[in-house]
Amino acid sequence: SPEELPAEVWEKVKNHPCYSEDAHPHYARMHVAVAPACNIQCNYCNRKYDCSNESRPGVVSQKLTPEQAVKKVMTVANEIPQMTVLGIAGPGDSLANPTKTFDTFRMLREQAGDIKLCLSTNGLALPDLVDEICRYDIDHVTITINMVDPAVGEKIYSWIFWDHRRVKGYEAARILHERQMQGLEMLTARGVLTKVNSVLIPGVNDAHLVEVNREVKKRGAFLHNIMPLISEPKHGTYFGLNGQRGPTAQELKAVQDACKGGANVMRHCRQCRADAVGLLGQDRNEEFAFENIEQME
Ligand code: CLF
Ligand code: SF4
Repeated sequence: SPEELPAEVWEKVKNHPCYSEDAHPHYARMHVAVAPACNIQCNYCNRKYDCSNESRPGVVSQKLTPEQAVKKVMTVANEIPQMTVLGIAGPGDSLANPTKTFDTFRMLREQAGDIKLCLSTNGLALPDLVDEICRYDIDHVTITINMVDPAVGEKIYSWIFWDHRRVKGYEAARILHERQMQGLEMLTARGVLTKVNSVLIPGVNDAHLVEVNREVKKRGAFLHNIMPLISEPKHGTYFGLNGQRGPTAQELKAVQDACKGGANVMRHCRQCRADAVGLLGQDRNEEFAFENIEQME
């Protein structure tokens, strides 16, 4: 509520459906899937589908060029007046596709000045791109942080692409962890509201997420969204080859409850598609598929 937050923070969250639970029945977000590539490999991700860090697994989103994406945003903004936020959340990693991502944001800043811009990333490329993020007034960034200990991380990530080469194992997790912490600190210092997503993987990071919560709170994270792993091979998601299961609703709630007193926990996430349109949980992506957008003109 406005009493609990500094005025400039309230301005940023009051009509963002993910950052404010009160806003989510009234304001809509849309995603444009302009970012196909990824620079890491999470063990729960099948690259044929959307990034599972901020997406509903098993979904293949409609990829667009930046120009198509801008056209779509302008059309949807006319049709859905409550649409306040445009996010880039895949289908790969937004910051592993900096040209496509920032071309889209730049054109939107020019053509739709009042829309809030949002992005989601695994954080590997983040420290190098904080200046770009601030240049286009991107007020909301999500970093997916599944661990703060590379010994946990090496069970979650099989490789990262870093400094022109593929890095594996503990070293990969250590670099990713350092980049994530550095990126979060830089965003906090620049006043960008940062949300952390964590994928809860039973037996791998369930007991560790309280520590993640503590570390990200220390570095200024505004919200912590703990999401269940959805790991069904038929959905394109799996954990290694050993059939890792996702958490039960009770297991998810237990971890969220254990974080009480730390960074605020988000509980209304709907694990959106990378081309989602509309209120959270009321997806209108079919209606606004690009073919239909062209006919609406
Ligand atoms: Fe999209 Fe994510 Fe921005 Fe929201 S979604 S980039 S912060 S505008 Fe929201 Fe969807 Fe959950 Fe993400 S409900 S998956 S938290
Ligand atoms: Fe897949 Fe997203 Fe992980 Fe990349 S960051 S491997 S797209 S889940």
